[in-house]
Amino acid sequence: MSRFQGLAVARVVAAHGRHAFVETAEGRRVQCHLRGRKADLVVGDLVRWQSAGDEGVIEAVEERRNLLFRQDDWRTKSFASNLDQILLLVAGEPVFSESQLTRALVAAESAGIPALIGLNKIDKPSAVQARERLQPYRAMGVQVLEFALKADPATALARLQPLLQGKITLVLGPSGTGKSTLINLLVPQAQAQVGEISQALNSGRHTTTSTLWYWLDTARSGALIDSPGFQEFGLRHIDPAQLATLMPDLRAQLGGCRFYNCMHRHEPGCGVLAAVERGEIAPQRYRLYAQILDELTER
Ligand SMILES: Nc1nc2c(ncn2[C@@H]2O[C@H](COP(=O)(O)OP(=O)(O)OP(=O)(O)O)[C@@H](O)[C@H]2O)c(=O)[nH]1
Ligand SMILES: [Mg+2]
Ligand SMILES: [Zn+2]
Repeated sequence: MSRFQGLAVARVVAAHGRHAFVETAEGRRVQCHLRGRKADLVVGDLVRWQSAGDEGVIEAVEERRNLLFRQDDWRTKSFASNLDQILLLVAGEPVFSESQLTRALVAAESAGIPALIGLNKIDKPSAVQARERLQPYRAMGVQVLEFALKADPATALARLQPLLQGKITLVLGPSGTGKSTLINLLVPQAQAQVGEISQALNSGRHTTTSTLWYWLDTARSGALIDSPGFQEFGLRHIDPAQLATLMPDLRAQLGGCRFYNCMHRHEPGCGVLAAVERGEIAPQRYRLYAQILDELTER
């Protein structure tokens, strides 16, 4: 038992390094800083805090149920913690990178967080190709939702609401795909919820620059977390030998390898390579596997 157990619990709704806005149990939002030389705060964190004048001091971070992060060569970037699911938003325009999509899915799988894919902007002709590129993901069991948040908001709402209510969902995806549009559609009081925080952290920019928490309902049972679009998605934290187990289409073939420590590259009797030959694993998915594996094993 930590000596901070007596302090009130609050939730981090916006974070910048060791500074954060927390929301108290009564729904009040307070600017805080983290005491001592502890690790960074992440949106979704539950913290023990106490007030100090107009501000607050965070004394401890509660153990996280899960944490989504990426690990580039030199730095770790945490997205959010204590999530029920991740909604990966993509669109035909800007063309999404399948490498980024695959990496985000691997990171989610590794963190034990369910993920679904949302294809936005289906009013655009470019949606046809995007839909085709998502076929292997549907085939491996990822739920893919389609909608046009701006062109047909009513249908988008009807498709999304049942999957989002009562859950804490991180909305993740490249810049310009519609993450903020989605938040504004599902959270009517969006600007009111984050007004001051958004001003302080985003300084009025159109592009989201910091991760922010939004309640979906007044009962505060479900929430959406808006995040800035990302370019790189490093997976340095993944054990190369585990990579295939984090990709469901490859994982389904692992029983077919002759060697128990097969890395599915050039080994004889490899079940994964045989499945690629038979067309049961999409060639681009296998290429991404090989690419990420090379990255993880090079030194
Ligand atoms: N054609 C079309 N455009 C859309 C749709 N939904 C959103 N957009 C447009 O896409 C652009 C980007 O939307 P945002 O919601 O700002 O994207 P974002 O993902 O928050 O981007 P970042 O904050 O930069 O990461 C805006 O100009 C939207 O109006 C849609 O259904 N169809
Ligand atoms: Mg945005
Ligand atoms: Zn193999």
